[in-house]
Amino acid sequence: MRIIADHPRPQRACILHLGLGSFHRAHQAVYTYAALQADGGDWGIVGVASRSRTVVDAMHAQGLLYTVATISPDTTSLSVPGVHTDAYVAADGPERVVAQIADPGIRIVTLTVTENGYSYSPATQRLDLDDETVRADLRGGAPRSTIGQLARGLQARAADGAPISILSCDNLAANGKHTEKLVREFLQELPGTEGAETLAFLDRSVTFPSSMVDRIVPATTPELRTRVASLLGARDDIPVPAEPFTMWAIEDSFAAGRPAWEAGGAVFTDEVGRYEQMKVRMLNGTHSLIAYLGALSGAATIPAAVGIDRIHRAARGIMRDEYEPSIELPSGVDVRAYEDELFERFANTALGHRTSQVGTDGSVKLRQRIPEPALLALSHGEMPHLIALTVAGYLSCIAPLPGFDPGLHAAAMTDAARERLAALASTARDGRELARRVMGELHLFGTELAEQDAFIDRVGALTDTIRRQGVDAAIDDALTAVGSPLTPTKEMQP
Ligand code: CS2
Repeated sequence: MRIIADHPRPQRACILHLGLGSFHRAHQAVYTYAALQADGGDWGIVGVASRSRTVVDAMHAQGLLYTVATISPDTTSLSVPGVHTDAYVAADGPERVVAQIADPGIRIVTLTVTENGYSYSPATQRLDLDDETVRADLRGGAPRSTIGQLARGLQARAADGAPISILSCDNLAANGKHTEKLVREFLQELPGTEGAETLAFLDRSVTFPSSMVDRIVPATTPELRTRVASLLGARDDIPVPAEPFTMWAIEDSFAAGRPAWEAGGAVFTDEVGRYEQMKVRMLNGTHSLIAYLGALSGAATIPAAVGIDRIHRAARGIMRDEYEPSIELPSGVDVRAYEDELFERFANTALGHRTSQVGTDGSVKLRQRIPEPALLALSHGEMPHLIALTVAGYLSCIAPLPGFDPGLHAAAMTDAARERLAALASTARDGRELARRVMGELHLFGTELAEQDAFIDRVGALTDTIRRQGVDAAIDDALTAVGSPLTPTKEMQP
């Protein structure tokens, strides 16, 4: 049996999507599908994976269809959002990406390339000119970085001049502005006046709306494939598991029209920045704390980790006392209800969201989540102990000091900075020195936090506590410092 779409598919694609991972397939594709059902139009999607063939090959073998399995603790429901009209791998045809961005038939380019995909240097706070791929893209030839592809595509489009919008759907603060800044920096780096015409085209006809995306999407497992096959009555090699909750807040500034994404529940608002800040700190920042402390406590999944009493209290504490005060809430949001809903979402045991997945790529994710709230607290003379604990947990997982074994869940976390950090850890005398070198010299969390000696020392001390006395002792230390009563945990009870 073959997979069958729930409704007929669009004939043409006006959207080019870069980053054909699970998140896109369970999020923007689902909203676009709802928009097409409600409003019609040519808003099919051409999906581009950056390097891996897995999803692209499976999509072609399955008539460009796949299943989204919406998993709550008591039910699993399936849908087949048939919106893709084609799929390919950018690494196999970077010139095709450029040609499609130049094609006036494409009206929106959406991006889920992860925090890693923007070629941004936290040390210089601009386009990373030390990155070999960026340098090669600037020299010419088929571009391989996302920013290079966007810039070269827009350069080719400028001749025709058809308006277009570039919509980032990654967990970055002000993701639209950030993307625009990097594309402009790329164009400004081109020799002589080569980029000038394209920069003028950007001024006239290209918008970069910001958007806040939210849906927990774990990695697909063999068990899910088996389950989907029996529920669907057809084999699907690439089903996507997702939680029932989903949200998309978008700035309504599209240069060449857009799908009626509100039909799928998207919110068009001028307050995207506030939504983004709330989500990236309260959800993602707390997620990171749960992931690192959970992995160090032997928890394979987020629900298992947040079910550990002291981690639960640390998570509540960081969310309420260290993230929430740093946020300007969007109008009408009830922050207590938002917090409770987040804890319900974290506790979804049926989803199987792994600590190693959330802990992956901390070197780029954490700098979106922690520096600003940490700096704000420090500017008021307060030490953000639980944010410091998150960083100590991260360092202990990714750059363990000699003699410390963070366990298998930490070992399963991948991180572009792992090798660099491991090299520092292997020669660091203690946690303080490690923290000082990672933050103060490498500027892993930007340049401003690099100057906060008291914070760096606190991270170092907690890292030493994790190594010498274990993660429980470090959590208790931070909870005591923030004045949270140490209620007896189960193993301490008589
Ligand atoms: C998670 C996110 O992996 C992570 O870092 O915090 O992927 C999170 O699940 C999503 O942003 C939820 O929208």
